[in-house]
Amino acid sequence: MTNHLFDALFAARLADDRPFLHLPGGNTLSYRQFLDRSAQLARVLVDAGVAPGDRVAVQVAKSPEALALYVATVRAGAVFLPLNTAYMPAEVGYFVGDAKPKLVVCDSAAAADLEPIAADAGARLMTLDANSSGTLSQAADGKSSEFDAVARNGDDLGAILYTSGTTGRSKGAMLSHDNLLSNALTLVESWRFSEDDVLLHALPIFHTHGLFVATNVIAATSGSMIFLPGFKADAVIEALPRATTMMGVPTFYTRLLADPRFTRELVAHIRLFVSGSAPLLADTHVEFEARTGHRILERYGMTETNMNTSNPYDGERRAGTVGFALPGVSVRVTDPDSGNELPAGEIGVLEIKGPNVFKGYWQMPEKTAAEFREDGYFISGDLGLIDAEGYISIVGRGKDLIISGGYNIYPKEVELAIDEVAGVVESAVIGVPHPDFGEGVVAVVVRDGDVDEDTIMQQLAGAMARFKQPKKIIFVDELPRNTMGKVQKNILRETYQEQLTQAA
Ligand code: MCA
Ligand code: AMP
Repeated sequence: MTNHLFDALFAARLADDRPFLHLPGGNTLSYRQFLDRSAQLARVLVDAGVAPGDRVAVQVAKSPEALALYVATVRAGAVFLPLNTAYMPAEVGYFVGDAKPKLVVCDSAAAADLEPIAADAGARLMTLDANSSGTLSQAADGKSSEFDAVARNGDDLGAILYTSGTTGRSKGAMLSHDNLLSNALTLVESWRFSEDDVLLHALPIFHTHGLFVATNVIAATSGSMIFLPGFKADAVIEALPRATTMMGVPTFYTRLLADPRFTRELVAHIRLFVSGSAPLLADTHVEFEARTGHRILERYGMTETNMNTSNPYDGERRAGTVGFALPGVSVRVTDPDSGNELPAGEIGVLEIKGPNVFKGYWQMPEKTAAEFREDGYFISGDLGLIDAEGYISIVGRGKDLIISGGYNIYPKEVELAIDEVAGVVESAVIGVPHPDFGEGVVAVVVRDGDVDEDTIMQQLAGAMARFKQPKKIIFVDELPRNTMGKVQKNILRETYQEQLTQAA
């Protein structure tokens, strides 16, 4: 029996006493200990009725146990469905209702809110807290640490990750075992990972970046990770001297640069800093090199495609570009209207093809069909160009999307919620430069009464995750529109571009 992803990443490490996770406080979990726990958790899943192909929806704090649950789900042949811990119950309700998981795992503090949501979807609910206590852990204690991985082939699903939709409805990107494995192995080669690597892991584990890029690459090489609960500059600076590599979103790097303790000496023995999920300003790249002597390696990915491009490990890492298509991945630039391929240097939509590209959106065949060309290329919605030397640059987005601190926010979702507030006529949500998060959310609102910022913010508070909520609301008499009646967001972005530049 083979399990495509688990066998390649972990099967050879079942009795491996080398470290996998270095934890705050000095504890270490070996591969053997981690995999023993994932076997126990896999047994709990099977006992709870989770069958091959069933979804396991998970909204829990980052912890070794949470990571073991990812591996346990894959091992049990099921589909891991991680959810941002910032999501409110109403948001989780949509995902659970759509994906119909067999099991929902959440923090015990959220259990009362999520119990009815799980019940409506026919799912069982178990809890897992940040300190690894909860009903899931209790059920796992005492279970056998041996578990025969359930057979899964490369095309079977290993995970569904939801990405927000431009019309407000999120879409579940179906990722197969081979989507995940092929990309991990490509990155190991491209970025020269080896068993000697110690990766500083401060990313969340509910997104591709922290879950698959970081974890799968390390597991594929028998390396280890300094596993921090999140990004806090003090903890990262304390840990950096023990790491050989770090992966982060641009906000990690700008926060480090803002700290005088972040010096050339501190990172003298690091071999690689990787950045992605949002554009890294060329200025940050230059300042980082001046401070540390390291050139950050910027790469480009998407939830639907894993990683697509990367600056070279050995060649020139060019600031403001995302490098070349990864081996085995094809990237082309097309005219957004005709779909015709454009020559080098011309700006169009980036399209991607390769073993990394997902299997489609969960139960949305029409949306899936609309985002693929007939010859199999996925239409990313990112605008970019490929220069004469093959370097790819992202110059904008065809999709109305804000990326704030590496989190995606679809303006439509926020606009719909604001428009529901009594006294609001209409709204336009835009992303403007933010010194910490790269982009920050601003809402431009037309009102017909005396509704104020506080009232709007209070109504949004229960409805959506904090990171999606506007950092500022601006009231105007009317929104600028073109002759077709479409709101001209480019004019709004220009007018209000300095609204958040003083934000901390
Ligand atoms: C926190 N807040 C945010 C964000 N994070 N607001 C906007 N954007 C954000 N990203 C809010 C908090 O709710 C809080 O609100 C206030 O900002 C300050 O929070 P703070 O404590 O400073 O935030 P933090 O805990 O330090 O988090 C910032 C962070 C985090 C470390 C940058 O957002 C993060 O880890 N981002 C990484 C996301 C990521 O991994 N993205 C990859 C997905 P208040 O104080 O008002 O309550 S993309 C992907 O996977 C693709 C495939 C790819 O290419 O990689
Ligand atoms: P997500 O849907 O969260 O996976 O976000 C994917 C999007 O993040 C892409 O479509 C890009 O718009 C953006 N992105 C990822 N990496 C980069 C990068 N290095 N530079 C610019 N944008 C990026």
